[in-house]
Amino acid sequence: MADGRKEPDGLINLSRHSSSRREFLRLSAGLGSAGLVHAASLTAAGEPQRRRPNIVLIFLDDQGWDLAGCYGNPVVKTPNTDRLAKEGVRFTKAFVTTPSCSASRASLLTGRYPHSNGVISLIQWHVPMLKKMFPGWEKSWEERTYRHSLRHSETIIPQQLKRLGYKTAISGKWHVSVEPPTAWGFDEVNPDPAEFFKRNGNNPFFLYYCPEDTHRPFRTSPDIQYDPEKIPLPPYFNDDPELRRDLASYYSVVSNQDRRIGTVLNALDDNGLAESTIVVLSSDNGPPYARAKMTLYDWGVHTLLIMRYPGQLPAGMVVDELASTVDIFPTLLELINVPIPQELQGISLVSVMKTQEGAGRKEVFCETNYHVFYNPMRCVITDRWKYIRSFRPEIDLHIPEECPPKLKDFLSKDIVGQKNLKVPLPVPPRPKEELFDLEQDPLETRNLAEHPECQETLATLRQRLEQWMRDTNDNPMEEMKYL
Ligand SMILES: [Ca+2]
Repeated sequence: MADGRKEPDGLINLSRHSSSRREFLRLSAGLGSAGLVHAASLTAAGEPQRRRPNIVLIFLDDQGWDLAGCYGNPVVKTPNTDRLAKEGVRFTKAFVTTPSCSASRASLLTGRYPHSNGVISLIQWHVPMLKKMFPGWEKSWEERTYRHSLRHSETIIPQQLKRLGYKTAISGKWHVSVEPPTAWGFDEVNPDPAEFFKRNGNNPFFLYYCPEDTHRPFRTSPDIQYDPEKIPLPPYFNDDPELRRDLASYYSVVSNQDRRIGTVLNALDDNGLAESTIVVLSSDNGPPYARAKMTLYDWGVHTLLIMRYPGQLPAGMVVDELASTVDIFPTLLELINVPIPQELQGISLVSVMKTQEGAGRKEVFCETNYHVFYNPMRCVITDRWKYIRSFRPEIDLHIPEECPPKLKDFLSKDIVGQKNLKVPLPVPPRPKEELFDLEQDPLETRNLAEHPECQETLATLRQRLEQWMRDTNDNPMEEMKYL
């Protein structure tokens, strides 16, 4: 944006506008330094006792980045998400590290990429059931679940916070280890958020709140319904009544989930804790539709990201800089004034939120490994370009031939809309490299990897991706020996 963007609700985009930036810096000068407010008592030396802020980390499941009013959706009602954006910082170009549940969640919690923390597959609690459901696939489920469960060499957010005296709780989806959350730094599992806040109001607390409404099967709310005839279709789909009905159900659960977010925000308000609590909202991967979840295309990896910390982060700010969910852990640490361990692979976004020019990312990296089968892909996204590398172009993106019939059936229900795609997904053998100009072609319909005028860009991005892979000891072919 060349100009400060005034949003409909009076929100102002300050990220790239010098006069607005000055205005923000003037505002922030009175805010104090991060994590140092909330004086509760005096130390022996007479200094104010510095109490760390609480943290509520809300991580949604399969929710599309643009399915909220504050992200420009004209139909889906998300008043609580919109409120959070109005009171905090909203990122327009945030990405998950991988478009698959367990791996994305583990990446968030460790602040490290999936291939570095080891969680590159779905971690199933219900392996015996899956073995029964999908005969012929037993070995794969069991081996992968145990081989890719969170490694004990990793440290996750609640463990780090617990050491700092936080009370910690998880509510909802875990899905990153065969061990329970209590083995990983959580004091409590599934407390009522309001009750948890009330009990811990005098002590810093961390709530990891993970509703699952937007994961299939959808449990729609009877009082939030959308007319299938009137909803807008995502631009990559051809019109189809069945798809419309399914999307209307999906939008209903998005709104229902937003109500849960409202319950958490209201519980903070009711306990007088909103001012002393950092709230972060994001989603683990894109919607359960074709060309979305499980792919590196936009609706797979693009995610919503909002951070609110009253008095410390500006209200109503919109940031167009690149960001990744791997950045959330280091950002939280900076906000609570704790040094960022070297092992963390993201960057703190605090400088970006305080509009320091040049502090943003030059690129974001994403990957796929297993969802149900091994499909290693890597990509680098810049402000303008996306470069994707496929390491097994011989297999299908969503439902490979080698799947047992029952599993194929299951996957086709999880990934809806394939037959309605305006631009079909590449079929095997897929291109080894894809290059998209996101400015000219935001729907990623035209692969420019072989375009003569794009060879320099292609070579540069290929080099940047390979450098990142070297820097993070990434060797996707190593996993092939387990197939
Ligand atoms: Ca998910």
